Amino acid sequence: MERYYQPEIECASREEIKALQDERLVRQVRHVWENVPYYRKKMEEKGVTPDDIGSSDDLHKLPFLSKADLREAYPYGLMGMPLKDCVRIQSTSGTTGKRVVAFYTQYDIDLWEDCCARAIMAAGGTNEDVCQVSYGYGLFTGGPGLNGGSHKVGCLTIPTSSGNTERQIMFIQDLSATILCCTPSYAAYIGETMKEMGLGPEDIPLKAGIFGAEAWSQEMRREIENTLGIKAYDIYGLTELSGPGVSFECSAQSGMHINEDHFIAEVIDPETGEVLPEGSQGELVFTSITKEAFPLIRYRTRDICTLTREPCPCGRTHVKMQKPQGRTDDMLIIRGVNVFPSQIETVLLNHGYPANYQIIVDRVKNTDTLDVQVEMTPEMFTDNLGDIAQRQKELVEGLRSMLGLTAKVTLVAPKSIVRSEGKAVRVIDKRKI
Ligand code: DLL
Repeated sequence: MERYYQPEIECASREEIKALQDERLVRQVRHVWENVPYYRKKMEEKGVTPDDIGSSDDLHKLPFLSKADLREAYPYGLMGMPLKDCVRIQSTSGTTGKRVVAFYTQYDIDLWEDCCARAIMAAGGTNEDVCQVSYGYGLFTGGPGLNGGSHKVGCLTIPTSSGNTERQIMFIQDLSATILCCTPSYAAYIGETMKEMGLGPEDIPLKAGIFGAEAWSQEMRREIENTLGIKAYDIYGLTELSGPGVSFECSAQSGMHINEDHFIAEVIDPETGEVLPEGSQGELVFTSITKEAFPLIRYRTRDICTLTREPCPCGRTHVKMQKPQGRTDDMLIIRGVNVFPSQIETVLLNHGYPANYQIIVDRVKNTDTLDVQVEMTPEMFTDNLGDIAQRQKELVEGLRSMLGLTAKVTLVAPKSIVRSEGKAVRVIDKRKI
């Protein structure tokens, strides 16, 4: 049975959703015009005023915001409410430049937690469930967002945060956790640690996982589902727009419903900025139509994605986004060929390797090199060099047919690649260093 947190809005008719978006966008543009001088200036430069925006059909007239704008306006320049009305910040884990700092009023937090509650109920959660939140707590939005959503659903919430993996497993067992929320790479690590402890899916009561914050392939999903004995649901979001819960997967597991009563999504050509027709792949752009403290209009996410409005068997009517295919800024260009780390991951998992790998790109004598280091499973591990050479050859072939490029593959011993408790670092591009 499909469960909804707010069925009247999650399953509203397309006409109702459009009417709501129209009304909220018009109001939001006025709010920003009056309260965010940084964006007002951008509108003036483009010759647009709130009078030009009568409905969501006029969205394309408005200027974009990008990460560069967030940096320029850092820290307070894009705030839509006075400080006295804001109650919290969250921030990205960004390693380069200034971090993104996003602000929330109590109302913003309330709506954000509603979005996370929708995701938990779409994964089958009810107030009978015990929900272990193993995303990091603190500045990162994962822990606080899912924590709030879990409370709203009425689950017994275990705020373990990330780390201390054996203790995570102990809590899952002792407190009978039924839902696990963490990054997919951490879920895989929990599964691996369970195996080492001699535990299988039958030894834990988990039934569902809500995994996001980083790219993960369908193959990785299957692997996690098998080792933990659960159904694994994807969840997407970004700090700039609130955090997790911008979109989430339902039982159909075929894309994530975007919470369209709070966010209007567009897909644009990242080169020209032109809005692309539905079903085309391009850069995702979001407008937050309900946020008070940090209202972003036409924010360019850099995530590459497609949208579909095909009816979903779950009954939800909100548009679905496919798993992001990559980011405009993590696409590697290797000897002129566009490569996404997710393509490499797909090949590895299809050949039976775990999702523990590292991609090292370098430039030697003016030529790009691609070195993929892949961990063997304990079962594969051998000192028979002939076997290893044969395995490496098969992977080189697999990568060549996926990427159209020759990579060097190095098989490494089990557990030799550092595990992540949050977002995994998969790519080291030495060309940039
Ligand atoms: O990662 C928010 C989040 C927390 C989402 C917990 C889901 C679960 P940021 O740290 O600001 O926020 O990173 C946002 O992470 O633009 C995507 O590139 C990537 N990302 C987030 N979710 C997914 C996903 C959080 N399900 C950036 N699949 C986004 C692929 C994702 N990429």
